[in-house]
Amino acid sequence: MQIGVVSLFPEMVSTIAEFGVVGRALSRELISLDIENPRDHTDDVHRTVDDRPYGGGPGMVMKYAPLAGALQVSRQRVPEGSPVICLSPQGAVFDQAVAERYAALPGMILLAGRYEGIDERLIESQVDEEISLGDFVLSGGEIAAMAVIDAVVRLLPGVLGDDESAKQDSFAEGLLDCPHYTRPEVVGEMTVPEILLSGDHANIARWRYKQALGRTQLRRPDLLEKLDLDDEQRMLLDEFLKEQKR
Ligand code: 9D3
Repeated sequence: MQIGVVSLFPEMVSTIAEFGVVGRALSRELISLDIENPRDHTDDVHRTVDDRPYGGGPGMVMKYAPLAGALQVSRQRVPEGSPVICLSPQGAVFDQAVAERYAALPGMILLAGRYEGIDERLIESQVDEEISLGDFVLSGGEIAAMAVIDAVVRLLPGVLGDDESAKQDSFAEGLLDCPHYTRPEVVGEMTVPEILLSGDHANIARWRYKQALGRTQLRRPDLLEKLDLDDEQRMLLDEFLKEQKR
């Protein structure tokens, strides 16, 4: 996948190239990442990328021309037809289904804004989609773009090892994960659930699935409502809720 990013803070975005899954995908040439700075597409001495809003009011607005110039260069670095995706508080909320849709593309351009916003004419004429991380205020689109890149790249074929890939099953199923434990067996007063020490793998799998269902009900009932639980799942959830002490 070829990824383009348009940002006033290219060095912020490029840090994801240094670490972890995205870093490995880059060094193995499974993805390309090209970042274009709108400031390099200005023609005045001050390299102006923003201006005061028509109609007045606080803050500044990103100007059309520097963004259009950066996008023009970015388009040359991604396959023809790659969508321009603007990270914006006005966007549809990003989730795993959107990540999967992007992961099926040969390329995409992520546009990260700063200041109060972007001249609407740039969005109207050049942006295919607007995406938000959710209902909280960031200072700009860069961290959102980095989150999208991370979520998408780890879905690409060959990026994760077999072990890591198998783990994707749980969220893909729409459930929260079960609790995890590792050595030592005792921490102060706290022990490990006995079943995990039993070696009974069928029973362990059943316990984990029950925990996943139960925690999803308690912490994210909105996620469970989207699922159509079968009799077995409802039985496990009932068991969990009966055993529930806290
Ligand atoms: C406090 C400023 N707000 C005035 C009503 C508007 C505003 C403008 C620009 C709020 C945030 C931003 C910058 N945010 C993003 O670019 C952004 C974002 C976010 O703030 N929250 C969740 N997802 C995203 S994606 C891009």
